[in-house]
This record gives sequence, structure tokens and C-alpha cells, in this order.
Amino acid sequence: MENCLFCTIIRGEIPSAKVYEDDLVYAFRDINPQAPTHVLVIPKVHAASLGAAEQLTDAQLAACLRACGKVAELEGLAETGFRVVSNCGKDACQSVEHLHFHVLGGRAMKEQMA
Ligand code: DGP
Repeated sequence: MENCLFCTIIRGEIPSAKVYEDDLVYAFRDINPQAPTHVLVIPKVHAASLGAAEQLTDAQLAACLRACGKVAELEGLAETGFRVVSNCGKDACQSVEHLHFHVLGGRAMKEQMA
């Protein structure tokens, strides 16, 4: 999508620190990390959030989830653990309207999620 920030990052028009990429998914470091590891996993096809998941194929959605695990492995989090979060809409404080999964790790998380 022309005016979407993350689509612009996928096209390489805005620089990003790539962690992982395949045909369906791009993963890069969050500009404002909230944990020692904070990577965003996004589908290459635009969908605004999980609320618009029907716009993606099952393969595109599955690739995102698989990539979260791959990123965790690449970042050395497979043993210690990691958290995956996807904010959807206003109440969840979604600020970029392109579906993304935050992969967070590198320190012990709090039990409370919200
Ligand atoms: P959310 O609040 O769930 O919509 O998360 C959006 C995340 O995107 C937020 O943690 C900051 C990150 N972000 C915003 N703009 C950029 C950018 O230009 N580059 C990178 N790498 N991350 C960005």
C-alpha cells in the first residue's frame, strides 16, 4: 500500500535493520525497543491488523507465526523464552496500521500482559 510506513520499509525506501526475510515475511528491529530483543515480524502483503486477517492467505498468516519462532531462534531466545504481541486497534495502542507481531525477549517478562 502506497502510504503505509511498513510497506515503505518492505520496499526498502526507508532503511531498517533486517533480522529475517523470506518470500512472505519481513522482520526488522523495532525503532523503539522495549526489551533487549524487540523485532517486528510483518507480512509482505498489506493487511491493517489481525482484524483484517481475512485479507491474507493461510500461508501468509502461518508464515508470520513461523517467522516469529525463527526470529527467536536467530536471536538466541529459544531456550530462555520470548513473548509475541500483536496490537490491534485503538484500545491496544496500535500505532502502525500494517499487521505486525512484536517478538520480545532477552529479559524476564512480567506475568501481567495488559
Ligand atoms: P504498535 O504500537 O503495536 O503499532 O507498534 C508499532 C511499532 O513500530 C512501535 O513499537 C515502533 C515501531 N516503529 C514505528 N516506526 C518505525 C520505523 O520507522 N522503523 C522501525 N524499525 N520501527 C518503527
